[in-house]
Amino acid sequence: MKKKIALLLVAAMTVSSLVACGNAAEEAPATTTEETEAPAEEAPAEEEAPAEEAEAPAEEAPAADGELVSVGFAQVGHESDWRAANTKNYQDTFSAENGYELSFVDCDNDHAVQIETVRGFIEQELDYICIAPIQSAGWDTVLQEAQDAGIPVLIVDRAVDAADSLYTTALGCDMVAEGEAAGNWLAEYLDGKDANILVIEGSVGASATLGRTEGFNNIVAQNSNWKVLDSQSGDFTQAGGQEVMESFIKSYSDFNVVVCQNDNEAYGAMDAMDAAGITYGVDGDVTIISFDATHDGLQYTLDGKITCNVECNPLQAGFAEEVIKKLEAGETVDKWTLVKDEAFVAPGIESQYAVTMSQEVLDGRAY
Ligand code: GYE
Repeated sequence: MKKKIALLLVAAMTVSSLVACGNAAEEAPATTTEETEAPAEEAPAEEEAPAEEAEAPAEEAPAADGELVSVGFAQVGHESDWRAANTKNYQDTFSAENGYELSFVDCDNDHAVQIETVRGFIEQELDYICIAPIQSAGWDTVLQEAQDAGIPVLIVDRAVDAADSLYTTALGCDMVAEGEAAGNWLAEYLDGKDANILVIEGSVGASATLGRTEGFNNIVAQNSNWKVLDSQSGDFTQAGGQEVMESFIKSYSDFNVVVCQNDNEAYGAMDAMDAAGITYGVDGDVTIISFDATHDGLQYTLDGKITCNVECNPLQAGFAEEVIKKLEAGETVDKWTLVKDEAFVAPGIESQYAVTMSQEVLDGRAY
């Protein structure tokens, strides 16, 4: 809230610096802001739904004086169904109706663009900055700049490897735990059988990739009859998954497990295996493990094609909003908020690590 004091010339700067970021999915709306004192003491401190706020009309949540709270979101890109759901969730949550002015930038999986996007948000003196880091390295300088400017930064979805004193809070799923869940399930499922494993990793340097790889490898290390034949990045895309799988098929003939670090990669890998006449799923030769558990991914799990799908819940904007409301109210916030997830397995499989898929589970899926 302290930063609002300086929100004078935002309109012009907002537009120009967002254009500099390239593929901004939306132009920043011309901000009509006014200087104002910290609203802390006027804003009710509750963490509940913003609709309950006293002064502002119900739908104009956290700014007690009716002013919109400006939030910049430097999003990874649009590489996957997971990402699309995550973006929509932020746009729905940080709407003008809810009391926010969201400057959303799709950084198209380009780290340099993402850094410049954050710099643009700092220049615009936005109230809050959310970053879903494309890669975990390389954040110290710009985070320091945000801190020097007094703008709270929320690291969302993925993690950074910068010191946590450089940002206000972080939230997201535990990627190492997701990788371990996949490995533990596989050990239970194979029940002592050998595994020759191919891994289609996510984007290079992303914490989602690093964590899932580390977690899965922790379990590989406990199983002496498992072998990871190869591990390559499919960049979290369907095309990437297909391409990597096609090249794996040329090089290896003795694999019985394919681990795809997200659903879109799994769709591409299935296409490649279909084209090569390789059978997969509960009735096939190859067991596919995927991550994300989006609606379509879980449909494949229900159909027995993806045998195990480890969830990562993309509906995380509510957690970010809760943090922002607390900060608006002058409260302290936790350094880390864990977004919980679970794993799902194909019908007919019982697991201590996963929920057995059913039509009911799929019907209840919001993303
Ligand atoms: O698994 C993938 C997306 O960071 C958890 O990024 C996220 C990952 C997700 O593109 O589909």
